[in-house]
Amino acid sequence: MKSFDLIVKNADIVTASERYRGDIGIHNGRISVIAAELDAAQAQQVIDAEGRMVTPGGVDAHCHLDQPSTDGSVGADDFISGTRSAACGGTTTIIPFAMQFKGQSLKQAIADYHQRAEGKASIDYAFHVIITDASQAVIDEIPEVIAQGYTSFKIYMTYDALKLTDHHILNVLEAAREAGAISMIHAENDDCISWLTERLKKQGKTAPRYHALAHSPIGEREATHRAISLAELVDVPILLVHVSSRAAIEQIYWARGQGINIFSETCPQYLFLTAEDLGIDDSFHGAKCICSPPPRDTDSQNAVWNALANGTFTIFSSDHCPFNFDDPRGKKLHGDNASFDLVPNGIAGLETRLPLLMSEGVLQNRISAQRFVDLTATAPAKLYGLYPQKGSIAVGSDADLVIWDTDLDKTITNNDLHTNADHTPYEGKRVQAWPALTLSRGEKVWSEGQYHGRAGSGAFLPCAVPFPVRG
Ligand code: DUC
Ligand code: ZN
Ligand code: ZN
Repeated sequence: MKSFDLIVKNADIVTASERYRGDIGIHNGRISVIAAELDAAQAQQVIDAEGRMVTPGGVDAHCHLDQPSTDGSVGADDFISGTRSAACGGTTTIIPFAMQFKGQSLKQAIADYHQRAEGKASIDYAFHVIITDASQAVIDEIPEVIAQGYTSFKIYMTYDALKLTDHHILNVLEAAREAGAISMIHAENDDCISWLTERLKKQGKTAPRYHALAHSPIGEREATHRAISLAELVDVPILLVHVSSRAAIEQIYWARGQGINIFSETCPQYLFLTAEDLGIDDSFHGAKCICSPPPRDTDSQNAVWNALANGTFTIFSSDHCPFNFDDPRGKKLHGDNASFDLVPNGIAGLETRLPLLMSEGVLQNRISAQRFVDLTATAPAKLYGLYPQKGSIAVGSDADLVIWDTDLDKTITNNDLHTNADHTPYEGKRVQAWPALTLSRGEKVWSEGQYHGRAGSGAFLPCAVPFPVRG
């Protein structure tokens, strides 16, 4: 009887805190031994990493798969295509959103979302819960929902169908505080957006590029400050999702200076796209890059890079939410001349998140390999109560691993990706890195340019609470 199902030999092992050479022994889907040298004869199978970087599989803590909508739009990816795409880009855990419709209980929203994932995911998954209706009955449900393993709640300050008032946000934050849960806040000032949209439309400025003007960084800054203030009032940590602009980052610096415990997330689109990707003329093609908040300018890109490098951002997620471009249920929901405010928001990113950050962050020496691991795997696993099962290379952790090829000259093209989306915002972009192999609980899900995952092999992960219970 052999001790290991698999040994990954000669690995350049990278964790959030260390980098060292070793062999990784895997048994029953978990890492059972890490040593300078393991006996290959003790393994059913050996993979020689040949000194290449081996990182924990990515934890993408912000993606939207098969999420129901209120406007009839249908996202491009479900749990089959979304998890396939994630695995091929080195991500082995995802945390998408179970969205509550107004009037619905949280339990109903969660049950519906389980059905959407059931039998389809090829990598492991947990759920955040979007609260759109914070009635007292819903607030009363929160402790039970948390006890069942849903320990993070998303709150919107904008979007008519989703937004909460500040009063309701305070109620959710208070319930989260008492139970030790985390609230994620989409911070944009809704009235600024609707006021600017009205004015732009009166001037006939309806092309996709005007989305970036309607979603001004000033509105993001104000809402970021307000979200921080609400969290300070309740004395509870929050996570600001998809931070896009220098103005918003400065609010986070301010909060840190005050000793307010704020976590924050940014996404690839704020490093690799600018408002110009929404169009420099009135072409509807710019709709492909409509997402909220929108990509900004090069000054904000630089601020985002600095905040990634200096430890300000806690996590780096995709906010994967693609809509097909040539699709009457996608970007053309209201036709191919629709005003920007009627275009479904969101872009693809699950598969390209890690290769882009490895290429432009680690290989260009903007961030260390350890910081890469923290941002993309360890910190999200800790923040959402999945650590140390996920997010680390350690004895006892799930054998979710990525062996990297970092010597490539690869041009990203949607034809090579595994999403159902009909385009990628990164078409034509060159990267130097891509996973050579992805293991999910010790099983190959991506190797030699082929997907090997199996729909239904991904398991639901109940999350622990990240903070002390204070109720
Ligand atoms: N913005 C969001 O808040 N969610 C999904 C997609 C987007 O662009
Ligand atoms: Zn959001
Ligand atoms: Zn999102």
